[in-house]
Amino acid sequence: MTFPSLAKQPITLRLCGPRGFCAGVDRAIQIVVLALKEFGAPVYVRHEIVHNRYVVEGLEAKGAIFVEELDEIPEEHRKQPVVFSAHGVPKSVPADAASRNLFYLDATCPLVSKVHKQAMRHNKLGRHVVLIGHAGHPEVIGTMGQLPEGAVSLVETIEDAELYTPSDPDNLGFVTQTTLSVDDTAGVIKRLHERFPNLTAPAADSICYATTNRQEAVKQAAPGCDLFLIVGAPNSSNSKRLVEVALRAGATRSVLVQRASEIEWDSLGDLRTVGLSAGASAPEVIVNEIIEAFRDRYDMVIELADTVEETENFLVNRELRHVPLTTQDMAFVNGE
Ligand code: 2E4
Ligand code: SF4
Repeated sequence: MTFPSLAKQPITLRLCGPRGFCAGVDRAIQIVVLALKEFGAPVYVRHEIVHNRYVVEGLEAKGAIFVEELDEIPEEHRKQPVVFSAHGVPKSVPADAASRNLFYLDATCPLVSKVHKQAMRHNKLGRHVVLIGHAGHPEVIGTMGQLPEGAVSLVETIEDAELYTPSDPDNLGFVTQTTLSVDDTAGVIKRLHERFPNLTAPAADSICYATTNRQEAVKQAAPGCDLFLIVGAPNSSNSKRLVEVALRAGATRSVLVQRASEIEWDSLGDLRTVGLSAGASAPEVIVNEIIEAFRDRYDMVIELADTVEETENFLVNRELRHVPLTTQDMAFVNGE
C-alpha cells in the first residue's frame, strides 16, 4: 500500500544583498520619528515619507498625519512641524510653507538634493537642463521645480531622446532621477550624446549607490530563478526597476509584492529556485514575513546572494540630532 507523500517540496531561496532600506530612507523615517518625540503629535508629512504602506501606517500609529499639499494642514495645527518626503520638493513648497508660517523639516534624501544642485549648476552656467526620469513621479516634480518653468526638459525613453529638439543643441546639461534602471539610462544617455556631442554630464552619477547596488545584486541572482519576488509598492520607482532587472537577467517570472499575503501560491507552479530582494523603501520585517511563508510551504534552503557591503549613513537635520531614540524606535527606523 502506498501513502501520499507529506514531504514538502525542496526549494532554494536566493536572498539578495544589499536589499531594502537605504541610508536616505532610514534618515527620512528617523526624521519623522524624532520630530514626533521632540514636538509631539501630530507631525504632518507631505506625501508618503517613502513609498511603503507598512512604514506610513506605522508612523500614523505614532501620530504622523500624511497630506499631499500644505493647505490640508488645519489652522489649529499650524504650529506643528511638517516634514517633506525623501523624494524632494519643488522650490515653491518651502516658499509656500514659509508664507504660511509653517515650521518644516526637509527629509529629502541628500542624494536627491545633490541632483537638485547639479541641475541648478547647469542652469547657472547657462545650460538648458535635460532631466532623464519618469513623468509625474514626485522626485521628477521636485527636480524640475528647482528651476524656472521652461528651464528643464524631461526625457523618459530612448524614443524621447530620438525626438527631442532643443533650441540650442550645443548648450545642454543632463541629470537623472536617482532610481532609474542603470542599463536603460545608459542607453538614453548614449543616444543623447550621439545626437548632442556637447551635452554636459553631471560631475557625479545621478543614479544613486543604493539603486545601483540593488539592481546589480538582482542581476547576478536572477539567472536560473523560476520566480523572483521583489518586496515593494506599486508606486515605488526603484522597486519596479528591480522587477524589470530580474526579468531581463533571466528570471522566468518576477512579481512585486507588498506583503506575504499578496503571494498567489496556487499560481506559482513548480518552483525550484526563487529569488528575493526588496526595494529601498521596503522594510526587512516584510522580507522575513515572506521567508517564513516559504518555509511553511516548502523544504527551503536559503542561499545568500550578496554583492557589496553598504556603509552609507546620512545625518538627520541639525534640529533633531540631540533627540534620543529608544531601541524600539531604532528597530522601527531600521525596518525590523
Ligand atoms: C527618495 C528617492 O523614488 P521611489 O519611488 O523609488 O521612492 P521610494 O519611496 O520607493 O524609495 C525611497 C526613495 C526616496 C528613493 N529615492
Ligand atoms: Fe537616497 Fe538612493 Fe535611497 Fe533614494 S534610493 S533615498 S536617492 S539613497
